[in-house]
Amino acid sequence: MKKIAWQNMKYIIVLGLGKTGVSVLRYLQNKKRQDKSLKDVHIRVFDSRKNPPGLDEAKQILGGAEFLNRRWQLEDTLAADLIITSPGIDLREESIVLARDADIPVIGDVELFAQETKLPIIAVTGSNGKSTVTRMVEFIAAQCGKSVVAAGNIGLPVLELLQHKDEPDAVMLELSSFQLESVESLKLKAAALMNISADHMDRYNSVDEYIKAKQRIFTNAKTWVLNRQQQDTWPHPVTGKLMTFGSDSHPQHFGLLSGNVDRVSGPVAVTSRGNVVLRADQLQLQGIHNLVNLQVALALCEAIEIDVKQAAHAAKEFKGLPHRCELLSNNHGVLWVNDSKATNIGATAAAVEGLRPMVSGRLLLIVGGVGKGADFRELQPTLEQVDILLTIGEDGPRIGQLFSGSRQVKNLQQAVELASSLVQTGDMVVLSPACASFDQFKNFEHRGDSFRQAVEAKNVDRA
Ligand code: UMA
Ligand code: ADP
Repeated sequence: MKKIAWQNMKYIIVLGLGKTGVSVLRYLQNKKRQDKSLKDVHIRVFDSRKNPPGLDEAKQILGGAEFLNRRWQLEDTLAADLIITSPGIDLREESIVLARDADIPVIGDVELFAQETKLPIIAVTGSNGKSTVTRMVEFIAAQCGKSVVAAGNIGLPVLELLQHKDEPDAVMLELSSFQLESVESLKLKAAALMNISADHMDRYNSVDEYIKAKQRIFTNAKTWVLNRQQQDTWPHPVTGKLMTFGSDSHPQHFGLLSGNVDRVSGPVAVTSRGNVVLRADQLQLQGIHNLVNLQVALALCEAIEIDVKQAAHAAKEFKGLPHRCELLSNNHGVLWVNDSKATNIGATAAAVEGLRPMVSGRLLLIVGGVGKGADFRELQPTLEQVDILLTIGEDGPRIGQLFSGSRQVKNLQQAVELASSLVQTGDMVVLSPACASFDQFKNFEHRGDSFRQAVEAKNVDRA
């Protein structure tokens, strides 16, 4: 992406309000204040939603802009000098494709940020584990005396970082494939691609296209942090400094040592260049996937000059995030786990694999919601580790048909009620839906909170 030619700007359109749109307007307002030549630039904001989130705030920030509550048309995009899009907007739309063909710059908030900032940045993308790694890095850095601000898909739009008066030591970005689609200028100290599991297939024409969007993270990255178990996700050729991680051991990179604990074989330690930096039981998070997440966090911390051993030591205190394999209760010997953030097959697979060793009895899994075009047959090996399957939501029956004896229930509350009538001491109930939540909930947090409430209510019933 060429640097934006602000001096020639007369008409900018912003597509999408929401968190990103509001941050874009705040940025444009500041830009107008600083650069008098932008005084007369006309800004028009479109949002196709009935009640666009952030509308009132946006009007306060940039009262002079025009706000249109409708879908933008071709004549709107073709008239603009610059089109700024929110990540939720599909760039395959004809009005956007044709504007790009006409050489009108179409840019997202992350590219806009990249063209402005001089801060040291590290970043992570992938289908699963991004938020955990992002918060882990932020936590480790704070423990080690460095101020690192987390932004991007994690919730704080990147442009808001430009409003901060105190500059942090570094920025940790969580980037989605949507956000990466228009990124070219983002200079990174290190970038990590965690993994790929088919996701957002309603937004991409193929898995390959989805991977290509994610790989854009490496465009200007010094160190490339890549997954040894998924070499098909690596860009070719690898032109940055390579640092890998994985669930196996490695003498020169990050890795996992396995061994026998109580006669069960499993991971015993996280290593860096063959040296143990943390025992597996010293991390408070469950599952092999979290030991892998720690390796990625360590690789990113290293790129901002945090000593690996010190970082690993700091990670011991990290408690994890809600809605990610979160242990809600242990009631009458039954464990209830909220993994509402598992919105694709890969996440649910990792959760079941990671949690299974903790269960002495049966594992009851609750899945379903909006499948986003996923091929659920890929969930089959995971379902083989499950004893009872309850399904909810729009695509619940599509998963249910892969499991003999599965039961579709109306909603999460009914699922909890049915689950509690089926389980006994030693069993575990896991909500790890492999689907998005928006058929029945506002978002995954709402789904997780509803699960928690239903579980708490049931626990009170039994007490
Ligand atoms: N939308 C419309 N019409 C419009 C504009 C948007 O229908 O005119 C819809 C989109 O299709 C989408 C929804 O509105 O379904 C929200 O999209 P948005 O682009 O307005 O979202 P923001 O509020 O700006 O939040 C975005 C990210 N959302 C998406 O990518 C969908 C947030 O990631 C991110 O935290 C925030 O910017 C700050 O950077 C959320 C997310 O769901 C957590 N991300 C996806 C994921 O993790 O799987 C990629
Ligand atoms: P993201 O931000 O990429 O959605 P999160 O850290 O929020 O990732 O975790 C989402 C879900 O993905 C978790 O609930 C867990 O089930 C699963 N998960 C976490 N880390 C990994 C990993 N490294 N590999 C596969 N699945 C993972």
